Amino acid sequence: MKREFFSAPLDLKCVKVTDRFWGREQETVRTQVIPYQWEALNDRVEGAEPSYCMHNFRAAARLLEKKRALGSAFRAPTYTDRGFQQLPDDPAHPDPDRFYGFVFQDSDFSKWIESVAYSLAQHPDSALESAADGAIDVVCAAQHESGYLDTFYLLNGMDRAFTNLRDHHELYCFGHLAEAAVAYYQATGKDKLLRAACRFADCIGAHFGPEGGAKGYPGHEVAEMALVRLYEATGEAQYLRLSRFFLDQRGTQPHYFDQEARERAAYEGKPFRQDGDPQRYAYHQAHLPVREQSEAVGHAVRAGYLYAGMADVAKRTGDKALYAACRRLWDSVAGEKLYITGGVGGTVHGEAFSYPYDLPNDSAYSETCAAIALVFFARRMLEISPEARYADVMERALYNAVPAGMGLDGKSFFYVNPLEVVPDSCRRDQRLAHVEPVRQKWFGCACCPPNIARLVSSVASYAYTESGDTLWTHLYLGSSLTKQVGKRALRLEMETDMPWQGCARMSIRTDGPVDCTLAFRIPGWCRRAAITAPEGISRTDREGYCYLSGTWRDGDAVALDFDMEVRFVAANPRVREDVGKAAVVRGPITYCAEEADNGRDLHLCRLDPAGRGQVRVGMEDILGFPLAALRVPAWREVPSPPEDELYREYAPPALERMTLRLIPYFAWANRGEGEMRVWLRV
Ligand code: FUB
Ligand code: ZN
Repeated sequence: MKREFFSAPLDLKCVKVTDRFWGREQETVRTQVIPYQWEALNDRVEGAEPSYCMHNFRAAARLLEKKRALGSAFRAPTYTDRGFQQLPDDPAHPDPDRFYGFVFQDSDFSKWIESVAYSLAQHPDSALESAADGAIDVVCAAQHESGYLDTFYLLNGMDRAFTNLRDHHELYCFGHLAEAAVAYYQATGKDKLLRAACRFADCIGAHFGPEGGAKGYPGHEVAEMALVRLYEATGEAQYLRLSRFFLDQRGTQPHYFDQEARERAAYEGKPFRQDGDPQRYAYHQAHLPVREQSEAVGHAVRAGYLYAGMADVAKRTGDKALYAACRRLWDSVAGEKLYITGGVGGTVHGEAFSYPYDLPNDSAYSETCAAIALVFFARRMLEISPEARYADVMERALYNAVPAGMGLDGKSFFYVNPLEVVPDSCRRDQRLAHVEPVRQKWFGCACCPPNIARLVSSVASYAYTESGDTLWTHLYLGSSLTKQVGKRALRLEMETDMPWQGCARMSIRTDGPVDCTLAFRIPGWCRRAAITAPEGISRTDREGYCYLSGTWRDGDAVALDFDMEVRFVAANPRVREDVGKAAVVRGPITYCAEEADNGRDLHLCRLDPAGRGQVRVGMEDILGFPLAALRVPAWREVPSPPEDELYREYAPPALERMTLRLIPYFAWANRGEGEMRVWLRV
């Protein structure tokens, strides 16, 4: 790792997104998703599963209020295990003082407030800010005097807090709270939530790690990343130490999760039974110490968050072994376990990575959050070493698997993102029981919708990173930004129509000449790139970036032209599901065929490779969302008459000419229920 290449994302307040694609997505998040999710967190969305998220915070605040009022007469609840998801006996009359929902329900608030923070940084809105302040007041009122802030144990009984790190998500809820608190502080300058997050971090630190002494690590990662962020925001080195401690502990023997399970059994007076499943450690990425891991395994969201946290700590500490593990794990994901949509997690069993090249299309899990986690990991790898291959994957996830998780209306969501859907099979086939052919209004386990909202509203922090006098452009995003170089401020304007057109232009405004380097990613999907810089600027190419260095003057501009032809892409033949098929891509966009355009039985359609040069590209719209659709020459097998027997002598099928209309994968399932397919027969 060469420190001279280390970089950091820009402060979101220094970047104004003017992009047509992302601007529209951000506007949807601001005007639809954020208000809608607030209603959902307060159980006011008709026909949607209740969240109970804010209900729990209010209940915990009331309990603490009662404790203060009663003093020593107060009887705290003592913990009884009521399960991972707790629901009211009568859904019409939930008990106002009980905890409901999943153990990690608090995190939905945190992700919501985090997206509010990013949105406010782009688009100040006093009404939204005061609603957010009010929500923060509710949450902070639920904080225990020790700093502890997780409503699951606050309401069920604090006597057993931190006794089930494997399953009970306290450190996960802390992580999301801390991420949100830093974001809100940076966007608004208000530190109430940040102080609460620090108190919770201190409470955790007083228990675990170099300061607290107890061993352990999160059952669901995210605290690793969050502690680094808290460290950067506050300068408090103990947060970085605690993050590193969690990484160092993971996968060491004896396994902490077994130790705590043994202790729980002893406490409950039950015999301890070792779980016989050898995959149980891998699910939590605890099968090996992190520096020895090479293959991405286990729950895909957990894994992505872990790898991002490892990269964060490697960057701050210069830990070479940790960084080497990050690189190996990256290669495992990107080289063997990545869908062409940027989704990850091939199997529903454990919502996990499957074995290398096992990338089924119809039963794909590809959780929206897992694609988001991959974006986090990619950006952190770019911060350590700007290599275009990281940004290529990041861009693929950002334009495909991530936006597919949200309907174009901003009010319906996918948790699972398959690459092939036949709605009738989803209903009849047990193997596909996890696949929904239409987006849902909300989920009881609602990790994905607020995760999309926070990523979309902070997308600018994935487009650029900077270090000293260098600015890297990783994604082409219409935006204006300011970069400080010494005493001078460079004002840069990026104009582009990505992902629909391959050209971009960066223009420079400055009060005087500025010596610096502007580095531009040459996308992996582009076969011919033309980059034009002002005279006197030197060019070097390295790891897929074009570095333009020299003295920049007011009015200078860089023009970038990336060839964006339509391509038919084949998968490595080890991906059994995709043999004999191709996916159609253009620039960063992966396309799919839908029943709404092409009728049923998409498995009978075949791309015509000879017609590749005749594909027509045209801007169209779906629900008012402009997008480039494709008209692709193809064949359709003439279906056999219904009276045909099940088997017959082989004969080449009769084919008829057709034109397939393909739309971007992210836009599928916005026109009612129907078949969809990314990989098409050739
Ligand atoms: O466990 C918290 C979140 O819920 C996970 O990240 C998702 O996969 C879902 O299981
Ligand atoms: Zn999710």
